[in-house]
Amino acid sequence: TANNTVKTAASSHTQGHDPRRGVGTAAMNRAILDHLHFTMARLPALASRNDWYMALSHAVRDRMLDDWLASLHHFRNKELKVVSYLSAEFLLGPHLGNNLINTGMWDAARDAVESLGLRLEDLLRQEEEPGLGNGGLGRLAACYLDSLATLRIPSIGYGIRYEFGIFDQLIRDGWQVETADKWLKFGNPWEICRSEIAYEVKMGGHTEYHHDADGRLAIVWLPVKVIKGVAYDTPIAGYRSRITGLLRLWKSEAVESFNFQAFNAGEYYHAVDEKVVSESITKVLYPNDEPGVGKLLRLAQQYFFVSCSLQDMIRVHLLRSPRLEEFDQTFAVQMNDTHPSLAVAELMRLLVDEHGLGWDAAWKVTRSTLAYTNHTLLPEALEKWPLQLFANLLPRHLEIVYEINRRFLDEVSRAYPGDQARLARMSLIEETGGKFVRMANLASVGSHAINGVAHLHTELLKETVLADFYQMTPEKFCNVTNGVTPRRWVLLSNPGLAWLISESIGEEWVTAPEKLRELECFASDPSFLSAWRGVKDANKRALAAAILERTGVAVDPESLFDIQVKRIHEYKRQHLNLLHILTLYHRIKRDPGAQIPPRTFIFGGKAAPGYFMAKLIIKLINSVAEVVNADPEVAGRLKVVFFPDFNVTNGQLIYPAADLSEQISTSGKEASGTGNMKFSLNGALTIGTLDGANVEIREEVGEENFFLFGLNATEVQALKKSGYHPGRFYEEDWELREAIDAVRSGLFSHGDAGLFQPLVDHLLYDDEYLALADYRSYLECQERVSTAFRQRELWSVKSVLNVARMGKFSSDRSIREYCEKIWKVPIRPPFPH
Ligand code: B1H
Repeated sequence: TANNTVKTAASSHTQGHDPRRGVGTAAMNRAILDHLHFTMARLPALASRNDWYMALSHAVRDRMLDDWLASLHHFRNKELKVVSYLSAEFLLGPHLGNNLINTGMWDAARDAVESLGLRLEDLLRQEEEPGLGNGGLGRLAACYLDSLATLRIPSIGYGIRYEFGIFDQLIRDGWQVETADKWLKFGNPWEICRSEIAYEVKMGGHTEYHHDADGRLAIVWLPVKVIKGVAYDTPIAGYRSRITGLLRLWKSEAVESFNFQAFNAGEYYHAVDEKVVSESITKVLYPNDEPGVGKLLRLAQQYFFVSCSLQDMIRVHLLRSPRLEEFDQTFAVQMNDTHPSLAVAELMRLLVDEHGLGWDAAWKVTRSTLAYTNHTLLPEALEKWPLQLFANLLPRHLEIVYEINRRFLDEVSRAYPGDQARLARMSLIEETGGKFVRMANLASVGSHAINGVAHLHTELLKETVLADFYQMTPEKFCNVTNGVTPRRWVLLSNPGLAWLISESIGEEWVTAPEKLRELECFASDPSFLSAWRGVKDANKRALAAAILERTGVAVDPESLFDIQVKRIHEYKRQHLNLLHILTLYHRIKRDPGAQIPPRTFIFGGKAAPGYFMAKLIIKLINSVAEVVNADPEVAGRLKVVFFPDFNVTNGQLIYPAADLSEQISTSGKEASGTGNMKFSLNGALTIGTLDGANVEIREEVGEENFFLFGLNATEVQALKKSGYHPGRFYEEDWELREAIDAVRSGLFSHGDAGLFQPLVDHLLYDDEYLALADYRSYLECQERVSTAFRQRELWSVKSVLNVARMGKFSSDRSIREYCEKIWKVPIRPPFPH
């Protein structure tokens, strides 16, 4: 495998003779047995696979500690600014394989495990992934941690240690069923509990104003509740960089001193109740990718982790300097969407109320420390909190928000005298209808930089949701297009491809992906192309085996693997994909001799538990699959599969096996997408709209290597403005009509014509995301795909060119841009290998 060819970096810098540090096979063998004995307390003969997984993981973690402890030391070095990435989600995926790759210990670990009569791949499969995120936003945070450590930038990811991450998805009778994700059930060998790093977080109550002895006004917040946040640390290995980043997640606990004063039984039980409430804050991740929920517990989670994180940063800063005016020289703080935007008010509170800075000095340092990344334009996803709920939980912060707002609106009226409408739009408080605190406005006002996550997204941000802010302070806005780490998404998940690439152009591409361009000249080498196809075919066979095991459906690895995996959402238009499938199905039924190259349609993704339409789409996918897969007339030509429980682990199996990547959101709706990058980097061609990062992917790989269809964002806006009537498309396109009529007839619901009625009605009478408008263009484009796939050699050339030209989408490039444009952190020279 590719992992064989990568030199063992760790061995060159660790004391090979110290048995706790050696990274050779013999030392690893010893270490695994030691951990089985001393940590797991098991005899080898009685050890379960999980015992061996734990023993190996502890052995690997031990070997990460030298670099980690050295890296932690950087936080005290005044010369180095620390990047602090605040995110409610970190969707890391399994640690073990990634750590073995990044530290260079893969070969030794594999050999040591084999010398014990086990197989590394079995132990890798044992790990329950930490699913502490919903989708793209959380996974982006994880890719960025990998790049920060690889680029040797001192960094801390701050977030929440959810006891239950994103739910596990089961499919029962075609419907999604959610089950609890018990990722901590068998212990987590990658985290270290830092009981001594803990902070108190106040909630509720009211504020009082007192004059102290010197006549100065002192503001006191008297909460009804105090909760403790305890740090759990996870090391993040950079790729052969000798730097190990820190992920610090907060777990909520009861404060022992609180409510434990009285000792009678009633008080005791009351105190235990308190403990339950306190611990509930970090119990569970909210599983709604996008729409805001307005729940008190969610606001409490956000405040809890922001407060712990800022208190921790202030503690670290005070180790360097007593001057909090210089806080922005110690930390650059990135807010991953508005979920941590309470940081604006909390940093002000900590500086002013707890550390005695004046308002102006505090405001200056707050703004120059914080920056805000926006990840969505969907109006329903913009966070706003009902004022009363906000006031009840955070009375002091509401006062601070009002004061920020008062000063800010003064500035606005000076800049735009008499423009009342603008004042109302820019206010941190929404007052039309109910009253709300607008978190995007708070984040924008409190930051020195605001960025979108793809070129198109940033442009639309400036024209739409943040237009007023852009007009007032255009210098704050910039774009940083998302990226993904080639370590996890190629080296680890697609070792065959990684090996072939490294054989051809060397290994530098892993940290210098612009080197992938050198593959272009291999695109005309027939033996290289056949090796390239061999890798893809092997990946497809592996996926086919997993599909058979998990769904019982046998798929043909020779067929075109057409894959759409991502959260289920109407704007992502899984139903448009279905309309194509239904049309092909009808064409074959009508004309059994139709020239349609065999395709396997693979879907995967979770629906938010309360999102009815998304769950109905899953049911429809499975219902179509049931009918199509059982129809002898289409046998060998069409297969439809819903791969259950799409997560990082399954993604690592799926992306490398794709021929075609479906990126078919309504133009202007997908902020960036990052799955699109993972597919293309693994040699899939894309069928997509001009949306999010698709635009830039197409620019890079060349329009002849990208299947483009559909309305662009401007045309979408224009069509909506002129009045969109989906019914007309239905009337005027008989194949579309045939597809929709089949759904409404009950053909896919055992005659129950009502089952999919809500979906059909939605399409015919509303179709907010213009699926019907883009249907014909999508179908024509899919015909170009089919034609291209028949010329297998040419398809492979396009596949190679996709990979060769995807260098821009490494998260290393994104992180370098954040350093330059936003964090003002110098880019350090790469570690000499
Ligand atoms: C993205 C979210 C998101 N945008 C709210 N917004 C959430 C919003 O739990 N919540 O409340 C969770 C997630 N996620 C995604 O971010 C975009 O849709 C993608 O297009 C983008 O690639 C990704 C990373 O920037």
